[in-house]
This record gives sequence, C-alpha cells and structure tokens, in this order.
Amino acid sequence: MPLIRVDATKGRSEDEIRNVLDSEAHLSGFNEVSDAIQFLVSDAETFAAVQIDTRDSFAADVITGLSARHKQLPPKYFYDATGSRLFEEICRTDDYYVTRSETALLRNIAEELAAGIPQGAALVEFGSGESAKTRLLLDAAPQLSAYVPIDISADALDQASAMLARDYPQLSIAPVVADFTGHFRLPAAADGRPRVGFFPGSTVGNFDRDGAVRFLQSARRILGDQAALLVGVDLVKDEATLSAAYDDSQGVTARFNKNLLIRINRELGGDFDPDAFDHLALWNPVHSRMEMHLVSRKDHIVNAAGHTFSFRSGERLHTENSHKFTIDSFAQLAARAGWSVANTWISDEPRVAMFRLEPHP
Ligand code: AVI
Repeated sequence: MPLIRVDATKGRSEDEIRNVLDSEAHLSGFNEVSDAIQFLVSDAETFAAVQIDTRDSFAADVITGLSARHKQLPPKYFYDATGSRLFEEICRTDDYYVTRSETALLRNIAEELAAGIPQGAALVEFGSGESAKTRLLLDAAPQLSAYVPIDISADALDQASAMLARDYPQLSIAPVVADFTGHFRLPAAADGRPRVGFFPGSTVGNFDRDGAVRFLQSARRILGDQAALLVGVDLVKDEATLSAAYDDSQGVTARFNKNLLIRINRELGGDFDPDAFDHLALWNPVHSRMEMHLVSRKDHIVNAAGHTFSFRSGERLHTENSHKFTIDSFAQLAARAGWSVANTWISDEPRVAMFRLEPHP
C-alpha cells in the first residue's frame, strides 16, 4: 500500500483531512477506500502526520498512460502551480471564449438564478479555484447562509476563502480540501440546509461520458433530494471558433499543454524535451469534443518515473478531451444521472449554456 500524503494539513480539521485521504486513496485505485483510510488515519499519531503521496498515483498514471498503444495522460495533471496560472492566462485570451461568454451570461442571469435559491441555503461549488464567478451569485443571493467551496488546492482555497470572508461577513464559509471527483463529506455548515450545487466553467466537458454521469450522480447524492445544481456547459459550434480557443494565437494553450511534460520532468525525474513536441488541438466530430495532443517531432526515447518510453515521429500523446454539447445531449446525460433540466440559459455568441438541474421526481 503506498504511503498517502496530505499536503498543507496544518490547521485542517479531521473531516477535511479525511476528505483528502478519501479522494486520494480512491484515485490511487483502492477498492476498499474506507479500509485504506481507516488504516492510514488510525496508524497516525496526529492527523498532520498522515500524508498522501500524490506522486504515487501520478507516477502510476504516467507509466500506464505512456505504455499504452495510444499514449494518453489524464488532464487533471495539468494543474500544478504553473499549469493553474497558465489556465488563468488562457481564460484571459481573446481566443478562449468559454470564460468570457459564461461570465457575461452569469452577470445577465444572476437575479434569475438567485430567485431559485432558497432562504438559508448552502452554495456548494465543485472545483472552486479562485471563486471568481461565484461572486456574481453571492452578490445576487444575500439569502445564502453558507458557501462550501471544494478544491484540491489548499492554497487556492485558503486565499479565496479569506477574501470572501472579508467581503461577505454574513456568510459562513466552509472550505473543503478534496478532489471533487472523489469521495468526500460536506462540512457541518451545510447540515440541515437546502443545498445548491455550482459547477461552472464547462469542466463537466473534461470527463468522458461515463465519468460525467458518475460525477453528476455523486453530486446528486452529496447535495440531497431537495437540491438544485447549476452547471455551465460549452455548446457545439463552428470548428474555426473551437480550434482557435484550444490553439490560441498567443501560444498560451500550447505552453499549458507542454507544461505537463515539464511537470513530469520535475516530479518524476523525467527527461522530456518539450521542444521535441508540437501542440495539437483538433475537433473530433464523432465524440463531439475538442482534443489536445502533444505530437512527437522525431523518433526518440524518453525516461520518466523509472521507465523508458519510445516515441515515433508524428506519434501523439493525448492529453485532454473537452466535450461540447447540445441542449438535448446534455439533458440526456443529466437524465442518466438522475437529474432533470428545470431551466436553460444561453449566452451570446460564442454560445455557452447554464443549466439548472433538479433531481428527478
Ligand atoms: C478546465 N476546462 C474546462 C478547460 C476546457 O476548456 O476544457 C481546460 C482547457 N484546456 C485547454 N484550454 C482550456
């Protein structure tokens, strides 16, 4: 069993640390998640001493992904400190319309969204990051009593929570350090309150279809029967707009993609030469998704995580899928997870959508 390591445990409650342990153990491929946690938690004198070594699952995923016939890596590994900063930069480019369109849409519909939030409710945000878009909702819905941001990055959560606590003193802010795709428990601040989930940014598009259904099912379980879930989704559109968004003219997305190789070099003792790869963004009409790849410029050998991998000239390493939906295709996906579409709002061009989902009656 790998040693599990939780970073930044100081000052975290037992529940918060358990949440991280739970999701990390799950990501590391334990079937008996609760046993693994039991063992690790009870084995430690203090919770601060319990550590999840996320490098174990990173190494395992890199070895598996680079050994596959079609080389691939999970996109969650984009987001180290540099990757998170580059993603913020992508969101500010002219070509990446998703953030701009969704923010403008949220600004327009904030009052309508707020009207569907019950008195005393808890807003639960999945993958909150800087919580930038959340402020639009918080400003429009003073009836909210609690805000529960969930994010794997303790630093991002701490910073965002401190700023929100300063700006919304009436709100109880209860951050949860966890991978929102894993298992975690909501903090006491959400107990006994109606819950509204918030999942903007079209991140749901980064899952494969089954993964998206699993996430929506777990959100349904976590939020409960009286809940609503507000989900931001990118819509299918012309290929030129999509391609420019994932291969922006300033080259920020290319740097974001190649940063994955730099992360492997740093964390897993790799010797990737990022210049030996080209960034490739392409539209896959069969799966209705934008794909990102890194294409080897030459035949060469790379060492990483104690293994050797050979790349042929022109061979692709598949690094991300970003699914694009129609109103119907997303409604069908949500229905598979037990949600019905109660309302849909669509932005100006380039179009993205915001859905209000409610549990099937
Ligand atoms: C985080 N996610 C929704 C982004 C997307 O559009 O799929 C990640 C991204 N990849 C390239 N550009 C942005």
